[in-house]
Amino acid sequence: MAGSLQPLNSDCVTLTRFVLSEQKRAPHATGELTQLFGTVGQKNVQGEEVKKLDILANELFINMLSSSYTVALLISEENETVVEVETEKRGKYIVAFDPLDGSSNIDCLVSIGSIFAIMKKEDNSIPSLKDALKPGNTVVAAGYALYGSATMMVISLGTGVHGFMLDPSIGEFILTDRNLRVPPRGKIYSINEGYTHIWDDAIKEYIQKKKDPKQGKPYNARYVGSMVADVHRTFKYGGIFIYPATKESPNGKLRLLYECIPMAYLMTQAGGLASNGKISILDVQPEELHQRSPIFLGSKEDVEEVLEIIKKHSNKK
Ligand code: AHM
Ligand code: MG
Repeated sequence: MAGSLQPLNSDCVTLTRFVLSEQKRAPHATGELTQLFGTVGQKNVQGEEVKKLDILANELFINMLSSSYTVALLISEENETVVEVETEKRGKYIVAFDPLDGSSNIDCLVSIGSIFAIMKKEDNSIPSLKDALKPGNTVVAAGYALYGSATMMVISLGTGVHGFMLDPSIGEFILTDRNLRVPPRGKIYSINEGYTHIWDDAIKEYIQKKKDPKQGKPYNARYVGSMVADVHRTFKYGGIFIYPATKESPNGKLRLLYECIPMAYLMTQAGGLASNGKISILDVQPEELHQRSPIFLGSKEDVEEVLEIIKKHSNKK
């Protein structure tokens, strides 16, 4: 009611409160991961200069994370090599991130996002490239921020996927989507169809099938061209997101460590699937920092269906 005082809702779960309560559930937690999540939402202390948004986002991530006393090593899409954190500020986590994904959408104001995965460094040795090349099945937490019609953080610390909407009036992320589950089957396919001429026959057959009224109700096509937005829609409505290998890019476009693995971790935590066409994205052993991977991600039954078609075609070869 306008003008009347609303009682303060003390049950409101903010991101910080949520991570603190998750820490209680982990028997050997030291609080370092909680502290790492605490760096989210802080303000830039030296961002006075006008810069390209993705460069600025990268500087912010590196600045915040390396002064959080929780990380040993950073992997960023914007940095050719790993970023080592100075000894006195070093913690035990490794963070791989794409600071601002969907760069082609920045200038036309379409949704963009940030993606990250957190791994633990096993020993106290000096951090090196070897520590960065960890498969997805070693991830301890992952998430993304979507800058769309609202700002949302979606995270998992290994106990399901949870969404937090930014309330700008109080500057807090509020838990709005507890335990997000991706529907077992959707009605949407999401792929850049401009590349049809360079797809494998299996992808051509699958997409044709999704459009053919004789094979069931045709799916809707949706493709933002920002992975975070396309994946977020897939979480909410179900369906499939595909960035396949093509004749021109035999490993696809998207990067394994900071695009495919975090999204695969989240999708798996939400009951969906993420594959590179052969095996789970989470089982791929990375060999290079900026390695690319094809990705098929989304509702379990939709991903299984495309994998069946891929298998059929590879048996023919
Ligand atoms: P970027 O890291 O240069 O922004 O590229 C990644 C983006 C993803 O967000 C999106 O899924 C994909 O590129 C779209 O690529 P394309 O334009 O080839 O369909
Ligand atoms: Mg990217």
